[in-house]
Amino acid sequence: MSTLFVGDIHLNEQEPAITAGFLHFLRHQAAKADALYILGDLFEVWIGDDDPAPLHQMIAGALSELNRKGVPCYFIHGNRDFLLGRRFAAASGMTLLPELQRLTLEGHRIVTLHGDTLCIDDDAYQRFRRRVHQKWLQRLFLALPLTWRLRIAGKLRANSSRANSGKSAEIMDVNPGAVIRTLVAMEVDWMIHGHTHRPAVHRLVTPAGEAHRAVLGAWHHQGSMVRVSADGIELIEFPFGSTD
Ligand code: LP5
Repeated sequence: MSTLFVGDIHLNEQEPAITAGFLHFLRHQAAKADALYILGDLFEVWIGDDDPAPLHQMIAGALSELNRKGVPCYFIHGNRDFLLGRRFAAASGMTLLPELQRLTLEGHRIVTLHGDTLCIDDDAYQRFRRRVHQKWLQRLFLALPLTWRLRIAGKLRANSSRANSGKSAEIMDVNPGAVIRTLVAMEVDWMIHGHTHRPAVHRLVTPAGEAHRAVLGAWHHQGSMVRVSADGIELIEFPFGSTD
């Protein structure tokens, strides 16, 4: 038996192959697991639980089917879907978790997070994040008509793509000091996160000893997951439609 971690799936209406790949993953690989953790950016963009997009209903249905099969699903918000709320979580049977979640699985002490909070060298992003995480601003945004929210989200996405093209790869990666501080503060020896789209398993040395950081890949053309089982902790990339 195993626990699976995925993130950065970026589901959207324009890329049906990703949706089909994710639905297949839920019905086959995830259905055989003990639990599924989604570490943010399940959706390309989320502008409120009242968005009637058929894609959202389809995904809520598939996640609640997984739940009915006895596989609990947990969700940590990403930088694209931080507005995903209790209504969608209830419709899909997911449990919303805080930004940092500590777990013990198969004897490993693990911290899971989306990963954007580790990118502290990206000042512009961290300032943006602080702004859009203000509850009053979120309430104001969510009270706007859907068409306005869609337009604002489109502008924010375009702004982000423009800003990213002028940033160095180092700035957009995690800060090594922030990684070590988080591992030590959470008293764990493994970290699993996404966000940077740089799938790898890194070995680290912290003041408390050896540790590892597993980074999930984005679901552009294939799936990516971390599997924790009696065999250990593995980062696995797989073609859409795989059953293993
Ligand atoms: O997402 P990605 O991978 O392209 O880049 C991220 C960072 N960008 C973002 C922005 C998101 O893509 C946009 C999400 C829209 C969500 C839905 C709307 C919700 C609105 C809620 C209002 C309360 O996360 C990018 C990082 C990169 O990861 C790597 O870590 O660099 O950061 C940026 O691009 C931020 C820019 O550098 C700064 C933008 C300043 C914009 C100022 C406008 C603020 C006004 C907000 C009020 C609505």
